[in-house]
Amino acid sequence: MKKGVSLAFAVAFTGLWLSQVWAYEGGSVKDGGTISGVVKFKGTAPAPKKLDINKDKEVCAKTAKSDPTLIVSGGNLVNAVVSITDIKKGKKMEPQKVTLDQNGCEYKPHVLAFSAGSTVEVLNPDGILHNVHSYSKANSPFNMAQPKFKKTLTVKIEKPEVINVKCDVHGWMNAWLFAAENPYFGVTDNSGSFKLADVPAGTYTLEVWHETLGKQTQKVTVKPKEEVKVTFEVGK
Ligand SMILES: [Cu+2]
Repeated sequence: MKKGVSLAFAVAFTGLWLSQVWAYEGGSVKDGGTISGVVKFKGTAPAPKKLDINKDKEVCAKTAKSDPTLIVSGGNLVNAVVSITDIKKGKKMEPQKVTLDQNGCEYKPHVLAFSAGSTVEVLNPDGILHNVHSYSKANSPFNMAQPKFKKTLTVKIEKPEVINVKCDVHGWMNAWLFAAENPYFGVTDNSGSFKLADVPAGTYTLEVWHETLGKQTQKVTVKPKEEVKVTFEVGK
């Protein structure tokens, strides 16, 4: 009997803990501000490494490919994800339908960010076999063959997590799914820039994540209807 009671408590507390770890309340934001900025690469940018395309060359080697795991453009870091980690209330978080294309045996985009609960459509226009293999922990991992006739696969990512995706057929194919726990996130573009809009006034922890360089945070204070500029400098 005692065992049953303590188990019930354990279950209740675990539930409470989980709901506190990921609790976000979406609604309307009045007089929100904007966080914008740039992620700079600290140090000397490495020359992009050419990838060795050693399989299905007639399709995969049509275009030259370089290592996507560290792309620096004009001193700025591309494909970093900037997000607010400690916001509990703000704009609505809508599940999205996002696309991960494998055209030419390369994932596009290399880093795909979306709200947790969204659906990812994986496209295979290549006319050859790909295999989509996720290395997830919070979400159920998937490992799906995608033969040439299977043009689209869909998978729902329920929980917040940063997930590495690889193709078991083509070893160089590598992508990241960033399932965010709130709607405040952005992937840096070719100029290393990002912008998060409709942020309620307040002080937050802003985090930059990069697959090779790791994480960095800073505090940022948002004022109503104002734009605050942020610069990150990330290096090895
Ligand atoms: Cu493949």
